[in-house]
Amino acid sequence: MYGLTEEELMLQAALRDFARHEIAPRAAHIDETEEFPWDILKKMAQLGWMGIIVPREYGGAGSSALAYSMTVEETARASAAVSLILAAHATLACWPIMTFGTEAQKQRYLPPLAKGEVLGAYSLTEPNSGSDAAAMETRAVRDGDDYVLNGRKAFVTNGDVAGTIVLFASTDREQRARGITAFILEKSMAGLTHGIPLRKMGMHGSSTAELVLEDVRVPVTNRLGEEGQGFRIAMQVLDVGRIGIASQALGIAQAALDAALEYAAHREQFGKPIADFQAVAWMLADMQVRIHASRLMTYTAARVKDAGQPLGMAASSAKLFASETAVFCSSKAVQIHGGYGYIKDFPVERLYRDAKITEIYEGTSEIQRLVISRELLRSVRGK
Ligand code: COS
Repeated sequence: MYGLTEEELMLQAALRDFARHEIAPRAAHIDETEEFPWDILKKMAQLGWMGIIVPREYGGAGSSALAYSMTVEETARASAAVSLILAAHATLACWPIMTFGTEAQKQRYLPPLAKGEVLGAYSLTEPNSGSDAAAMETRAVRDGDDYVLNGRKAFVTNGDVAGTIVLFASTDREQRARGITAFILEKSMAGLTHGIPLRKMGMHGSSTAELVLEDVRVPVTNRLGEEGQGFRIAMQVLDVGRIGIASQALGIAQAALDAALEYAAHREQFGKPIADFQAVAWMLADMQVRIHASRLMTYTAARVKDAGQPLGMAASSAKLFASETAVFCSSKAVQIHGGYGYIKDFPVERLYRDAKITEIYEGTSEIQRLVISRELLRSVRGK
């Protein structure tokens, strides 16, 4: 199914095997302790998956967006938190440097990111600027061969553990979106600090932190793209990032169905397995259909990316549908488990908490509908 090539099927089998043996047995513990899974990331790096989309000449695997999508999906099926660390690292940090970086920036930053020696992060959101990303208040002022950055960034995935951070700041607030510029920051830069990791509903083990910038001097050579191009870069990164979140949501939804199916087939009430009651069987069927549709949409978005075609509509549609599917499926999986679904002895309680954020980050479901409807209207109005 899904028209995967021999090579893609082999990758999928290797990912499944790794996720089942190396990640799944640790997932509940990571969730419980919120411990950052360095050891798992190290093993993933050895297998080349931290640099999956980075070109070979910079030390990566040079694989397709579809291979990346499958990597996130299979990882998320075992632990959504692990998949989130990978997704933020690969699409939000590696991809913009690969795509918009100068040769010198690529040579310097990509090899350690591709080998997983350094983790990457992306920092757009601020306390007062979430969906309205162009309203950011962090300022970058040119001073000789440097920019001086001041401000606060919020909800940065990998924010306290990343060595390389793609960060956006305003070089001209009057210009809103057209006054935003992208930079590559290093963790060690003076004046850059992070808050303590935030305590979250789910995704425990993936670290989310605030960043504080106090007179951080960033060399002009670390500007990513031209001055004023940053918002377009940020949006293009999110278009690719949304394939990752769709893939992650798909993995969570599949894990919810796997658990629900197993439970419903064995749990007996009224003298027979509860799967034999139509009320439960139809929940399983509805989950399967939505997962199938999500996978078609997600893989299609990845193929659109690989074909180099306009991505916004495909990526936002996949992210919207797959994230709502993850919430639907994890909710139904808890329902099928009854009281057992509400306690921590079964994975569905974690899946239910992890699923919710996929409807929020990298653009809420409302923002995806905005992107999709704007594109529809553009096709009618011609602008
Ligand atoms: N690719 C390339 N360029 C894009 C783009 C995309 N996907 N989306 C917008 N742009 C460009 C526009 O073409 C426009 O360019 P010009 O100034 O040259 O005309 C510019 O960016 C501004 O776009 P727009 O006017 O649509 O900006 P808005 O302020 O209306 O914001 C939304 C657009 C709402 C779509 C954007 O702010 C957004 O995606 N918000 C959500 C942010 C988000 O996902 N945050 C989570 C971060 S990760 S935790």
